[in-house]
Formats: sequence, C-alpha cells, structure tokens
Amino acid sequence: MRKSKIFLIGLLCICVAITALLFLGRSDEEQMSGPEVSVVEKPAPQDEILKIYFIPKNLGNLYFDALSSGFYDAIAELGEQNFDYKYIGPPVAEADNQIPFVEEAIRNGADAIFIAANSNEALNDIFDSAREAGTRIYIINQDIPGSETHRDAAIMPVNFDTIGAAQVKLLAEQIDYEGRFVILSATADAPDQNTWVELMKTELGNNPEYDKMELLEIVYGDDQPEKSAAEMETLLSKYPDLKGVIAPTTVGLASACKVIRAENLAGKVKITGLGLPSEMAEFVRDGTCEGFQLWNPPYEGYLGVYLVWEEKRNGFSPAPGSKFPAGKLGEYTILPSGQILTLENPMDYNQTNIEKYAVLF
Ligand code: RAM
Repeated sequence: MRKSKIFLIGLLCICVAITALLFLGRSDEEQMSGPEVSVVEKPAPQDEILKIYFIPKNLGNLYFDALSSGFYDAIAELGEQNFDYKYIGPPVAEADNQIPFVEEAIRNGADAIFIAANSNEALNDIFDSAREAGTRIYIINQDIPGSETHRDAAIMPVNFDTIGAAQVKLLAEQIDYEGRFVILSATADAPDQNTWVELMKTELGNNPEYDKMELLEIVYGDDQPEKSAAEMETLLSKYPDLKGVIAPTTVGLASACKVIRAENLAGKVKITGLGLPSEMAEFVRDGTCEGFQLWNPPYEGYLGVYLVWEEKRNGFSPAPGSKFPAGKLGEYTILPSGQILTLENPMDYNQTNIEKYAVLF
C-alpha cells in the first residue's frame, strides 16, 4: 500500500516535470520565431551612433512638436539603434537663450545641430565653436540672412520669396482688396517672420492691386499665446474699423482667432496667416478664419535626418549643386545659397481640406 503510494507520487512528479519541460520548450520556440516578440537589434557601436539635436525657437509650441515628429519618422525608417536624437530648447523665444543648448550639444559630441535660430546673428560665435568641434550646423525652418557663413546649410520649409505675395493676396481676397489691416508677428528678432514681413511690405508697395489696402501697424506676440492675445485685443480697441489681420505665426494666428471669436467679430475682421491645421481646424469650422497657409513641418525634420545620414554614412558633401536622397520625399538639391527647399510653395488650408491635415499636424 505504502509502496504503491510512493510509486504514484513519483509518477505524478515525472508527469509534472515533463509537462513543464514541454511548456518551456514551446515558449523558447515562440520567442525565437513568434510574431509578437520583436527581435532585439544589435546596437550600433557607440562611435557610429549619430547624435542629432533639434533646438526649436521655444518649447511648448505645437508647431515645433510637429516638426520634431518628422525626425522620428526618418529615424524609425533608418533604424533607431543608429541614432541618439534630442529635442531641447528654451521656454521662450529670445535672441540669445538658445546658446546654452548649443553648448550642451557640443559638450555631448553632437554630429549635427538643427536649430530654428531666434536671431540672425546672436548665435554666430557659438555656431563657429560648434563647427570647429566637428558639429554640423543646420538652420532649420528658416535661414539666418547675413550670417550664412556661420552655418553649413539651411533647410527651408518653402521658398521664402513666395510667402510675402501669397499672404497679402490671401488677405486681399478676403477683404475685397480694400481696408485697413495689421500684422501680428512673432518676436521682433525672428529671422523668418522678419523676412516675410519685409516681403509683404514690398508686395504692398509694388503691386497696384493693393492700393486700397493700408498696413496700419506690426505688433509682436513673441510666439506666446497670452501676449499674442493681449496684442490682438489692444489692436481691436485701437482700430474699430479694422478690416483684417495677417498673423504669419502659428501661435499668433490661433491666439488672435480666439480673441476675434470671443469678441463676436468673426466675418467683420478677417484673419489669415500661417497656421497649424490641428490648431486652426476649430476656427475654420466655425468661420472665424476662411483660410490660411502653411507647408508640411514634419517633412523638414525627416529631410534633415536623411541629410546627416548621407553625410556621415555615405560620404555626401553638401556643396551647392549636389543632390542627396531623402527617403519617401525623393531627391533634394543643395541650392547655390546653401539652402534646401522642402517644398517650393506654401499650401492653402480651408474648409475643403482642413480635416484631412488637422489629423496630421
Ligand atoms: C511659429 C514659429 C515658426 C514659424 C511658424 C509659421 O510656430 O514662429 O518659426 O515657422 O509659426
């Protein structure tokens, strides 16, 4: 009786052991070939990892988050193990407060810094130091007019020469080519907005179509929502006959739309500019804004990663006239100016296409 009990217990133990072994065996097999478990890729040797920094004008601006998403898209395509990507920057856009972030990137041995500079010249010295240390300086989303010798290349969202005329025409169509209007810009030093505003002024001065339109004032909301809204409120009380606003900044445009809607002035004061579809969708839907323009911010980051990849991995040299492949965007050429145009012209966003783009950026 005792013996058979011991025998039965022994048998049970062997069965449990065999079942456990079978299970273990199967799970090992699944780990090797199962579809749910990703294969851990061998990391690239430390010295082959490309260190890329993106320094926006300021953090907390959804526009630059959209641009940053393009860096991630290209990095995912080329293999995350090959990159060390950092998106760092100051809380507010000021001429020289990006300097500590450039310094940090240099200290960490960055291969490339992409920067939407807050000034045309305040960063020249630190750019020189970075380049001496072997870090490529790419201006992104704009250029630094007058300081081009301090950077390696500039990734432009579009050809800036098209923006002044395009923005003025957009407002003119909305106010029937007649009336007083204002420009709500970003910071007074902003290289991109200042270039566009100058081009707008030239277009207004040179094109007789706009003879009945009068630019009253240019104000600066510093790409801060509260300051932009406060500037818009002041303009509305200062100019009761105001017909229109051009805000060539995503932060300024969305903030000004909020004020115009809150003051029940939609339709009376027409507003347009450069906006982010995801932020502008509500104002297009309710008629506060008939239409605005922009380009494709994620494409810029995407293109930037391919540029560094081609340089560091395939020996590409970004001399004027040379071409490089940028994944799904195709081939790009370095222009004589050292610029690369992501797209040629800005795109129009309005009721016909806003929903399509609002989910993208
Ligand atoms: C803001 C920034 C940026 C500009 C866009 C249109 O987000 O000022 O530099 O390109 O607007």
